Amino acid sequence: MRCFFDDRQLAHAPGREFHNGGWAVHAETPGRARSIAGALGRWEAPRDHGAEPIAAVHDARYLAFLRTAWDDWVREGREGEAIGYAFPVRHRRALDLTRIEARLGAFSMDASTPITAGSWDAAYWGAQCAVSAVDALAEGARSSFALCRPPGHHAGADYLGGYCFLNNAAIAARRATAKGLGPVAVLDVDYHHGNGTQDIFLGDGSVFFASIHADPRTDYPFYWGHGDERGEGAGAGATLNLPLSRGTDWSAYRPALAQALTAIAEWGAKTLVVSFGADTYAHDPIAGFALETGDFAEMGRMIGAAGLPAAIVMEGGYAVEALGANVAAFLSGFEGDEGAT
Ligand code: SP5
Ligand code: ZN
Repeated sequence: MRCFFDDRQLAHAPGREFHNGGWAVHAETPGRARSIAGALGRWEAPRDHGAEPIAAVHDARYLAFLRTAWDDWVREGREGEAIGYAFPVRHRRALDLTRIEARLGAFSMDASTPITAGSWDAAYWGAQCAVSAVDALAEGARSSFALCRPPGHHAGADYLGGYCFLNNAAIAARRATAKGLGPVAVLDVDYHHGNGTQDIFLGDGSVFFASIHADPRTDYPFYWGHGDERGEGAGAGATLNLPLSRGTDWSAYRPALAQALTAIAEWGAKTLVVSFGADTYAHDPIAGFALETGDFAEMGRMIGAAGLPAAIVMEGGYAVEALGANVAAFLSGFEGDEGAT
């Protein structure tokens, strides 16, 4: 399988995040990418496709903010990592605010996604991996893997959150559509609901979005991913949410995956983008499902058996020591046990 990764993705390295009433060690570490790269053994550097495939998903004002947010934070005399603390909730007026905290809040959906010196570069090169993975399909590969880090599925067209800045899966889906590989479906199997991807395609109808995730009544991101969210307008029926309860193991996960794959086939998808998070792992430090390493191979096998060309995009997974093995199990299952690399 063709795999894509760039060392510049390691440059984003926040120390801490805010959740559950206090500071915690930032779970989304450069070590995650090292664990996965170590298990892959070899990979290609992505080509630089420039800003265009990113701008096909994200608003120009958000991208302008993100590019300079760290420099602006430093220039305005702030210390530590850049995090917003005031949010324009249900506020619809367009305001042209310049103070860095005002802009951070306006373009954020949580306070656990700090920006540091290398954040833009890391997110940019991660997104280029997603684009390169789709281009590999256009060149005839049956599957490809983008080792995206930081992850992407919580980022919307104009907001960051959930450790995510650029929505790599959405960028991949739009790229695949532009390359004539559509109709495209995104299958999101990260533990958390992919709210950013859902928001981007909710009213679109050109991309099907299916997600299996922890019930948002108990788990982040709370406000998206409920079973009655099915798409709007032109996108009505093109969103499928399958929330599962905490403690879900493979025997309960498998039927949901079968249901998602059936819906994707019935919708007529020709290409798949998989938002793959390994935070469904039983021993993940921030999540609550109960999949084991061997279950990821089964998951890969089931998705591979759908027979669609697939760009697999890395999302979450925080049990760093096991992460490489879990990703390798998924990829080798997808390929039919011919080997992940
Ligand atoms: C891409 C991705 O997986 N993002 C996840 C973001 C989750 N952020 C909120 C984490 C709240 C964690 N609660 C941890 C309880 C640990 N006992
Ligand atoms: Zn996750």
